[in-house]
Amino acid sequence: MIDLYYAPTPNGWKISIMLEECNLPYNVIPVNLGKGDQFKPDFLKISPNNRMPVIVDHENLTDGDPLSIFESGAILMYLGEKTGKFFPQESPSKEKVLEWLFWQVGGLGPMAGQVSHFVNYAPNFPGDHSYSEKRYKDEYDRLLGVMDNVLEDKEYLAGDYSIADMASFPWITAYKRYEVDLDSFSNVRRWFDNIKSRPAVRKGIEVGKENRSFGKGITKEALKTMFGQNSKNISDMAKEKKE
Ligand SMILES: N[C@@H](CCC(=O)N[C@@H](CS)C(=O)NCC(=O)O)C(=O)O
Repeated sequence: MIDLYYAPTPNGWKISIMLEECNLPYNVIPVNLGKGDQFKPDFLKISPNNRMPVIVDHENLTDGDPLSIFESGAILMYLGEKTGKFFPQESPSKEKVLEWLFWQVGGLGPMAGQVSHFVNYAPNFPGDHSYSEKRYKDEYDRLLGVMDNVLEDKEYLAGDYSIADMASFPWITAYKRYEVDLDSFSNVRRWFDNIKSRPAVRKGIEVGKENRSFGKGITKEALKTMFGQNSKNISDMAKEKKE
């Protein structure tokens, strides 16, 4: 059985979608990010970056210890290799999937995350954030344009439906909140609607829905826990969780 340490956010959905697509049994362990579960000592042992998602595969033991993996891209690759699904292993199909997987984890995800930050959360903090907001919105818009060009004559990002599509899809779902007109990227819109219609994807994004608590309604406690993290205060939060 696989344990999935999870919160219902785009990075979490990548993994719940893949587990559903592969029909793998899994056990969800909620990580309440607003309350600081990501700083608990047991969680930091498997996720030193204090971020979810993380999986623990109890079927893959080394000296009796199950394998744990943090970073959504690494988890998707592992699950693809474990099941032989959605991640071709032969060249050049494998490298084509990896191009788009890394494009997502290094580009689309972080940029969309910053757009979300400046649209949803920055207004809670003093200062003029207009330059930063525009910078990330422009970059997200550029990335959507790149995707739109590539999808002009393709159904999926890299050959067949793959972990690259599963990684990218969740970062488009919030397009309305990011104030993006998806219809102006007609190929992305077609790709998005197609993926959204998959039963496993619908199931994956429903996981833990009752625990969704972010966006504009975020609590003061969650704002304090999630934002303004630096090397000093994350070690204070980890100490607090130890006590
Ligand atoms: N590069 C990481 C990013 C994961 C990430 O940013 N997760 C966020 C939620 S979407 C998180 O755990 N945040 C906790 C925090 O900010 O303290 C991945 O792809 O897994």
